[in-house]
Amino acid sequence: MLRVLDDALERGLATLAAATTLAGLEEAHIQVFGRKAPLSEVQRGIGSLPAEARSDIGQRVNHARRQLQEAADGRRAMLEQASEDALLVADRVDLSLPGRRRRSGSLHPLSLAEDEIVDIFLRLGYRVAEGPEIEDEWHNFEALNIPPDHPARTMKDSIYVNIPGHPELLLRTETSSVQIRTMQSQPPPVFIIAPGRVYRRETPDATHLPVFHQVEGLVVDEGITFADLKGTLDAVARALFGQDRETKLGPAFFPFVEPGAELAVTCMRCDGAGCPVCGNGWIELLGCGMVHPVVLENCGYDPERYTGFAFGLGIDRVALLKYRIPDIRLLVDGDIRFLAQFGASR
Ligand code: 2NL
Repeated sequence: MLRVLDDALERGLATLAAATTLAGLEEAHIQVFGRKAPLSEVQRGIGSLPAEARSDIGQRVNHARRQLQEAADGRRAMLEQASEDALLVADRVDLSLPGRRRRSGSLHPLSLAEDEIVDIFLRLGYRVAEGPEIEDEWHNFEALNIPPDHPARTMKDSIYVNIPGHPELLLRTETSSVQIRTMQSQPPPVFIIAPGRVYRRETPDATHLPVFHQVEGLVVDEGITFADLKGTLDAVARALFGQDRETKLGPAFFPFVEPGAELAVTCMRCDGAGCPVCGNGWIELLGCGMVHPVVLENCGYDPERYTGFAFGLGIDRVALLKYRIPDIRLLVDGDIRFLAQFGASR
């Protein structure tokens, strides 16, 4: 029996020492301390020994069990430490490495063009006005002296919204309505621009979209003349396309101005010589005119005391010209290869 016990101790220590993982140690523990382990069998045999031998064998079994328990505990501590060390090595971070650079986005060409136009007017002392994109016919048409039978007011040219009980609501066709609302809410002097999205019933092609962007401008004060219009818009065109550009005004008709005009600027590609971009050297840039007295009156201004000028400029068109974009649809395609070309920094 003593030999069996010595053998159980020796093998048990070897079994525990051979465990190389915590799971392996669990197995070894069962082999050494389980019901079928040699140690347990010796213990069970004690009962059948003569009484005088029991105490001695009992003490030896307990001693062997303690030794094995200590060996198991030591082995467990060692394996736990090893697994902890392995984890730390696996999770090690090299703090001397450079950080991961996050690729920065870039402003949309429309935002770039709008910001540039707005900045020019802010430098001239104008303020930015805003208003709703869903408008009523009075602010979008009536106040602007556009009569009820005007073709622009039909479903063919405008996008009416289908809200039950509100047949007069449509998506604004120009941002003039913002300027009408501004005049209604404050007395002159008015020096504002109204940038924003406008909507028309158009079939998309290289130069048209049903949603596009406009900056309208409005000046109303005592003594404003056509010379103020001419000087202001010439300065704006040069700030936008280069100080060596020239501008010219030609006649045009809009119901909300009298007289109305169109401003053309010498082509930035051929400097006015004539090329495929411009044809005859001139590029039509914007429509403008002296605010019609009826429009002033509609907004509660006295047309005998106040005069003003107004203009409308397409932001999309400015973006196409400035950045040499060949097709307006590129502005809404969302193609990252196109958009990434406008990154200020990469
Ligand atoms: C264009 C050019 C234009 C205006 C817009 C305007 C606004 C008010 C009063 C008078 Cl509140 N006029 N805006 C004036 C002239 C031209 O737009 O090409 N439109 C289709």
